[in-house]
Amino acid sequence: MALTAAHGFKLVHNTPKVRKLTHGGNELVLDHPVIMGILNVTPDSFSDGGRFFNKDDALRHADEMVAAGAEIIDIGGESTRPGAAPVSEEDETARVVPVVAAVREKYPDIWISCDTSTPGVMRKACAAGCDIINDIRALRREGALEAAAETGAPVCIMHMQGEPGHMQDNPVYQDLIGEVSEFFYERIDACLNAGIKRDNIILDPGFGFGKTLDQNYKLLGELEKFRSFDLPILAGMSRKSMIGGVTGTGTGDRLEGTVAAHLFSILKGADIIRVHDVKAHKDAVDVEHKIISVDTVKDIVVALHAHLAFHAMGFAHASNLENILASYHGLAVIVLIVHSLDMRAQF
Ligand code: 9MG
Repeated sequence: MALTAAHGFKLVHNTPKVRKLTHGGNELVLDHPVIMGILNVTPDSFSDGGRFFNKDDALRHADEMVAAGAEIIDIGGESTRPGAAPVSEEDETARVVPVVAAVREKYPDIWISCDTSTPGVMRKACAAGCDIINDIRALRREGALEAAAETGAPVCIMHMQGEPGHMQDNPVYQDLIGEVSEFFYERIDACLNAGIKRDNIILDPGFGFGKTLDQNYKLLGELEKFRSFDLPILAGMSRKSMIGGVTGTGTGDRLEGTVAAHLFSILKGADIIRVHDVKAHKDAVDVEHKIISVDTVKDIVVALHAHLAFHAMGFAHASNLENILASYHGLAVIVLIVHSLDMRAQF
């Protein structure tokens, strides 16, 4: 069933389909929220710059994140902080590749992503054991599409307006959701034309990349719209200014706000969350997953879907949502969750 959404594109409704990423015979099944732990090997990243710059420190941090429940380790050697100095391919390679190799050697089964826009780094990182190319520039650098396709690795294509240096100067959109969707259409096409498998494309709305505070929250509030692409969605808001802009706290004091935002993103359809604080997210995600998988909630979701189906078929009065929900009195919180679930197909 397809419903037409306010933005003029279709929401494809509820085929409970389990998405999976594949690389070199390995599968990452996205039948639960997957945590991607951030491992910055940069001297100047915005929130943990310099802390894991040397290989041993980086590996120790990977150990902690794996033990805490990260299923993907995202290794990056170029800071994406606004105003960060560009890094040469040689320096980026020297930062990233030994850490990818060390994590791969120690953890043969963990998924490794490489946060890079540089074709040469993509190739070398994948040769060293990287499984996913995470590109904030969505493979728009010259040669990036070809390099990514050659590796056979899944790709995460992120929306960004402008370039990191100036992206926050004055981001303007006429139709935020529509423009981000247009961008995804265009980049998915480019990936397919380059030979990247559709099932191996992850979409990311790029929280904080060329967006004001309100634009970030609009994207979060309408994240389920991007489910219409029927591709995995990654959300990354860890310690970002969209959190501090609400809590009034600095980068080191944004954990609670970050967890709240990521939990909500999961209800709105995110499959993967990219986080600094793995343990806190793992506990929170496990509890959320338990809440939304109890039978009562499933019943309400089924009832809600039946209601939507009746509406879509033109029987506007054949099913009364309020009556259905009223029969579950005392479950106001769950009703709120169900409203947030919208088109989520995880049940
Ligand atoms: C590298 N990096 C920093 N922020 C990010 C985000 O929100 N998404 C992805 N995919 N990568 C990011």
